[in-house]
Amino acid sequence: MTSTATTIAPLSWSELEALTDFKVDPINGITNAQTRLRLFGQTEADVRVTLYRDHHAWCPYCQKIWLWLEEKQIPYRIEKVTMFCYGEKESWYKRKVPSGMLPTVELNGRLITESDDILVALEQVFGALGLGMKDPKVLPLRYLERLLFRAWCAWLCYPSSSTQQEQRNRDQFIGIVAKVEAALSATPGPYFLENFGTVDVIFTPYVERMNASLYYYKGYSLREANPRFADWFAAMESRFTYRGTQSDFHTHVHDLPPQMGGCWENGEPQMEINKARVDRGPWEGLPDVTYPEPETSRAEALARVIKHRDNLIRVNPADDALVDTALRCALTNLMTHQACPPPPESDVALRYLRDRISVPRDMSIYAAKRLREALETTAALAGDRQGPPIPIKHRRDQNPADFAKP
Ligand SMILES: N[C@@H](CCC(=O)N[C@@H](CS)C(=O)NCC(=O)O)C(=O)O
Repeated sequence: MTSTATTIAPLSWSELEALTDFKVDPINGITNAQTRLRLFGQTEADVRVTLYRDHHAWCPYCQKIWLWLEEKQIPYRIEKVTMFCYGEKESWYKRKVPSGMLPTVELNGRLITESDDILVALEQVFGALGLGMKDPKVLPLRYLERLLFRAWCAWLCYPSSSTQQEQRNRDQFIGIVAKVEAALSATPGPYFLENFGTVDVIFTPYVERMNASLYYYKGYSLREANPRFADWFAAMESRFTYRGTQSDFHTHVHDLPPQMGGCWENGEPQMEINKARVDRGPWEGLPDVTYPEPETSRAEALARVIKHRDNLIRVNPADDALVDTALRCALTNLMTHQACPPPPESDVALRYLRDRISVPRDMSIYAAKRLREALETTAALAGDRQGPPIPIKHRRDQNPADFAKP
């Protein structure tokens, strides 16, 4: 018997629009990166906090404050600012905060920078999340988080002069991970202390970035190699607050190099396997997420692309008409599961977009995996050329100014 693979012609934009009714309530619904206002059922008159954060929803120190506010359900406004490596910092922000650093919080009219100072100030007004920042049980764990951070930087962000040096850096990091595993084992539940709280929020941003970067640049799977960490990640993923802030491996590994001043591959076989998988798929099953995929992931990806399609087509280096058709082919595949052959020569354009989906800025983690998969499956029908390399010294290919709504 011969198998007859069915192919389909690309749907029109209006046919695609009819295939999604994905909507979230950005103001009162679940945690999301797109909103400029969060009310949690209260009114705008109740807002006493403004969070200045990055457009990319990527800055780890911003994620810390973001998660805390979401967990405490404090009404707040969000003002988005460009990070240096993505483009020009807004002059209104430089007048407010001359260093340009993020995050900043305006609390009852007072500007506060430095994420730890922000948390202390927020606690004074709204009460602690679990135990407070200066609690004797919290302080040693905050210190441990910084130790882990430093050991991670030492391993990831400096070239090793020899294999022995690489091994020493790895051992040093794994030694600190053992201390973190011991701390997690010391409580009956999955969190750092008896109940979820500030300490979990403080560990979250960099542990997420460690999990991604060590998998990709060192072939080391933090989440899979450490059972207590695995439980902690799973517990974090049970929270809709965390899910809304959660990024994926692809976004992290390509956002980190300009921020950290470089990330160094160790060239080991497992590293090469992991790297190929993060860059080219399959993205399903990567240890960047384990909660079950929501039924809405494809509809979400489609709705997000439809909303921004004009900008996506305009910023793509390929010809606009070619990108328009190729993108509709990928979206047709996303929704119908059928192969939809794109125009000749459109493989580069589709992979350009595949490589520039940013999570959670653009969409949630599962939506992004589905979209990357549809873009890759469709690109493969046109050819095997990759898109232009993702820059490592800056990410001006992601300049938010290029995506501002006309
Ligand atoms: N110690 C600061 C560090 C903040 C920080 O390093 N922020 C980075 C972003 S992750 C920043 O604003 N860099 C300037 C930029 O990239 O524009 C804190 O805890 O808030």
